[in-house]
Amino acid sequence: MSTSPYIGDREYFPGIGKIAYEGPESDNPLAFKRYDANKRVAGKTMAEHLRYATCYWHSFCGDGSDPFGPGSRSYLWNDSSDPMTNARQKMDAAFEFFTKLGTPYYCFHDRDMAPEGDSVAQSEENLFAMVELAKQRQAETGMKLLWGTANAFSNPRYMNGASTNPNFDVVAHAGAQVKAALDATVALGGENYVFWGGREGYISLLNTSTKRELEHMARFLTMARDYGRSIGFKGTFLIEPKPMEPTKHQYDFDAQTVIGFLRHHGLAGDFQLNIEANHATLSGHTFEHELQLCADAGLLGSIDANRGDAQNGWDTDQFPVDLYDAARGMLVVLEAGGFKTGGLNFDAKVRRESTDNEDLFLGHIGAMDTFAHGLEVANAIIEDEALSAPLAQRYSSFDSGAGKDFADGKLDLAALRDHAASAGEPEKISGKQEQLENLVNQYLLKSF
Ligand code: XLS
Ligand code: NI
Ligand code: NI
Repeated sequence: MSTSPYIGDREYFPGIGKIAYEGPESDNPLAFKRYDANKRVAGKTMAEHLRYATCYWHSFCGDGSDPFGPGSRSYLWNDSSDPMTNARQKMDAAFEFFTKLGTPYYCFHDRDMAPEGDSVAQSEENLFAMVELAKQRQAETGMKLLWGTANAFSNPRYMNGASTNPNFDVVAHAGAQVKAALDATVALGGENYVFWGGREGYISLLNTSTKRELEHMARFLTMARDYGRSIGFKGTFLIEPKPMEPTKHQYDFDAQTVIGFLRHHGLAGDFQLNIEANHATLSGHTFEHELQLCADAGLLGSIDANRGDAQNGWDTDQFPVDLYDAARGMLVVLEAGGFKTGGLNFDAKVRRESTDNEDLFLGHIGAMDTFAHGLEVANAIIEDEALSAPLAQRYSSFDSGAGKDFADGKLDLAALRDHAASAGEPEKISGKQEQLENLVNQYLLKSF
């Protein structure tokens, strides 16, 4: 493994070394205060629990442009007039960043890594050339691929959808892209493959057959699953729900919608869910609600860790800094047995106004500290049975007697009536929400 502070022949983040754990008293902005990769929590290291990933797109492709103006950052790795040279430089910058920061995983879209060519064949050639370099960089640095995916939403050909496009020729192009992205993911040892259906939805019902589009989406995902398995992909396929943006309505609206869809089409199991915090809030739910419903269904795969803005309703993809949300999220993850193939991918971007080279580090450092604290809080709550004991107590009337018979399907409606008649008016039992909220805060304030 390389000991050089950077990869290739150029340093893209000069002046920044390997980010170290310095503890809660440190005043160094470029150090971890909570995330101590090798610290053991409940039998595993923090690194093993959290499985952090850096994303390629926001981190190395996003230049801060928004609908009102061009990018506010220019990158050293984009200084060539040859797109493939820039792609190689970008990859070296990315691996320099990953290794300095210390996220063991990364994630990418096909088009983040390699420029699209003039034909399907040329695009494939570009991607596979970059995959060769990524393979080499992974071997040199020990970095691993959490997931790959295809960007089937940016190119204007996908304006009416990818697998749900009303024009079959476009669906075929999406298929070509997913096939190549699956090949790339397998070649790089990716542990998951993600589908985020950016434009898989509709803008107007006047021109849309939702029935046909949903059938096509299921057909397409089945083909992708079968192809992936045929080339030896052993990992998890993940659907990332989002209710809207860019389309008015997206078919993968939220966790419950996706779980129903996967079960209906026989895809549950091969497919699990990748829950993004900001998408959860866009759908009118909380982060932990989405995680909990996946956990209940046995389909909690992975997380895109970020946050929205409380005052507006779009996907701001900010770095997660909310300790409460992180603790609640990690509680669900730990209770579900922890990540298997999934992890915490920072699908987050620095603000347009954040123009220093170090800002990308600072965003990730804060996010990694946030979830490290969340992990410890959640673990302490679980170890003390602080929430699980009152929860079990709350449902204990179903653990024996007629309540158990009901839960086991042994009672009919007439029997329920007879039970009510003989038991009389039920006693009032407090939900104790305030007490439980105070208790969670007590754990949040603990030092570990
Ligand atoms: C966009 C999505 C996207 C996916 C990958 O809102 O979060 O970044 O994670 O296509
Ligand atoms: Ni995402
Ligand atoms: Ni998002």
